[in-house]
Amino acid sequence: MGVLASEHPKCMTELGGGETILSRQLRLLAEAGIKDVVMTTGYCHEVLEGYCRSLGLPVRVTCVNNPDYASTNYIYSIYCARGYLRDDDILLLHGDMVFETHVLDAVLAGAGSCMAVSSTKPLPEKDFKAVMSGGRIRKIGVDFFRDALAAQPLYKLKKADWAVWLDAVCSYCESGRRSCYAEDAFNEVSDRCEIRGLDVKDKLCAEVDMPEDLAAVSEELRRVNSRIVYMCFSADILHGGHIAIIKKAARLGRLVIGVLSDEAVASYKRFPLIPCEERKALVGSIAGVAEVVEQKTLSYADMLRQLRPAYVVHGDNWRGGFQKPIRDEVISVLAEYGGELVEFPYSADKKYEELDKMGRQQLAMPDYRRGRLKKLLSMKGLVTAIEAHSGITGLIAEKTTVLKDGRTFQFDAIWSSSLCDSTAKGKPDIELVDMTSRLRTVDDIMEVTTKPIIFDGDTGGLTEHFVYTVRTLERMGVSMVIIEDKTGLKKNSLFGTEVEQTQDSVEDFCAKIAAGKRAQKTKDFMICARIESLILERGMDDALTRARAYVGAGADAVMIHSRKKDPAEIFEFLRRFREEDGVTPVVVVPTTFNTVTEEEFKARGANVVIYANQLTRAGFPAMQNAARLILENHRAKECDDICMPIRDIITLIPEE
Ligand code: SPV
Ligand code: MG
Repeated sequence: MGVLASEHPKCMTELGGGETILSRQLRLLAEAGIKDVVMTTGYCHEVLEGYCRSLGLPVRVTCVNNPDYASTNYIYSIYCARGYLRDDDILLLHGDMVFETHVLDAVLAGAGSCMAVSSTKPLPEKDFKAVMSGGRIRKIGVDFFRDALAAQPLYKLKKADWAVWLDAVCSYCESGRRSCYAEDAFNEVSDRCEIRGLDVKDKLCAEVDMPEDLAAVSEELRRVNSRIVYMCFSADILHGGHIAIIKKAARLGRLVIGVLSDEAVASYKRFPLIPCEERKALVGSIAGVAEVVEQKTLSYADMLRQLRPAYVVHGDNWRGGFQKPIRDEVISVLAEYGGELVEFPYSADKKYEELDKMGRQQLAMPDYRRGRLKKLLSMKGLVTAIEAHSGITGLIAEKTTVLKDGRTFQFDAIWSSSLCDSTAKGKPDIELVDMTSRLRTVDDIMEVTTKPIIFDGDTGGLTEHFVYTVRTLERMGVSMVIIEDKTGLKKNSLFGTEVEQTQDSVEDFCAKIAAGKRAQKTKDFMICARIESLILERGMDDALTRARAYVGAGADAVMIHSRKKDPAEIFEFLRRFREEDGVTPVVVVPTTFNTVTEEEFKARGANVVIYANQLTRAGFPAMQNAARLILENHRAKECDDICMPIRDIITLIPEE
């Protein structure tokens, strides 16, 4: 090494960034959780000992001096240190080695003994090569060229394998063979000492022998330290598991963390407890995090193509379950440019599960739940709601999740339908099921769900009664009440003009809306005015006039209803309403005009799509069928196939 090591041991050669080969080695070892280091010394051993102490790293370094360093090789240094080396698995490396973290992690991660080899680097003329067969190392030395790979003296050795090698080292040294390589002793016992080759390919793992090695290694280190490492998570609840993975990821390069947007979190988990901007700030303050970005989808694809990180880091918990397709996509995008996925064991954290449960309970509380519909509207532009009329249908609305094209889909909200609530009670949808009973259903749903609730308030009843309904719903944590502009005996809108139905006057209905708005106590609660003009065939102009008037009276949203299969009149309303009002949310209930997709509704200016009765309509025929099958067969066996297994019911229903 010439001048590089003329005044200090070679391992104290500077690498740049204020580190020497040795200080970097010790730092990486400490970060990898290694507590004890035995260092054999020779030249300037006191300097070295003092230097190690001065580093103040959390590793205990025991220095063992080889007094005959000038006339022996490190086989004898190992011999001198043998008393410290028998108790455990060991990591064995030369003091002039520079390697990247990822190499060290891989060496440490394997179950058995291993040595770093490279299948891609050319065979060095003068350095170590390993002769391999069946993945196992048979010989190590500088003179082996056949069936050999470039090899570096970085080993992890299981205690049993190391005992065999160390015994061979001892018998070499005791018989006077002290100036050869320790590997010569290994070569004699390699059939009893199982060391496998760990292919580090082109990763940085090199000895620094010559000044030109140093220049190359320093350059490579700069590249390694500046390459991007990417991790993404919701960061809604941070726990020790996250910090441990962040720490490991930061060792691989420049750590960029993607924090999932509010919408992405809500799509797969639950509504985030903390808004994205705050979660980003929180993550940005963690040591080791170089940059924080917002990832807007569960899919990593766009972010990876933009950042082109060398590594994506994740816990290994996403190999199955709903995250598996996301992982598969990450692997295929990384393959586009040669990036790599690094997975660390994920430890399910009991504390985290507890916190998550508490978070969910929090979300179910009235003040948290009520405001969430408005938040979702501003976040997503279009929200979906599905009908529920009981605790169990509420759970289906809450928990049903579909993963498609790397995205997760859930309903945003729950619709408490007068039609379905009445039907569940075997009653007609004519405001016969009284408010006490309707609120009881809402309470049943609320008890087992966290999603925002939109309440079908029918006509709202008398204005004097409606104001009480508003306050009660608001207090319970309902997000929106929809009242329709009908009066007298209300019939279900889907009857249209087949039954007698009376539309309220614009003035009276506006007065009802205004009274409701005055009665409400929070700014979160929404009153939506439902326009029945198209149902009652009063024409588009009437619908638009009423929409305008209702918004003027304080309505937070309007609902336009139709019972036509053809969505044309709904589309026309949306177009004309949006020409004059770009902000008031519009609700649609596509029971009859059911071919229109949510994307199309959104594009045409709708904001809430309510699937108003599908669970009821799907459930009751199945029940009728089961009843019929039992009656026909005088036993239950034949209907078993159409029944949900009891086990599945149990998993659907949470136990406290
Ligand atoms: C309900 O679900 O009760 C509704 C929507 O009000 S509809 O049945 O289409 O009128
Ligand atoms: Mg209704």
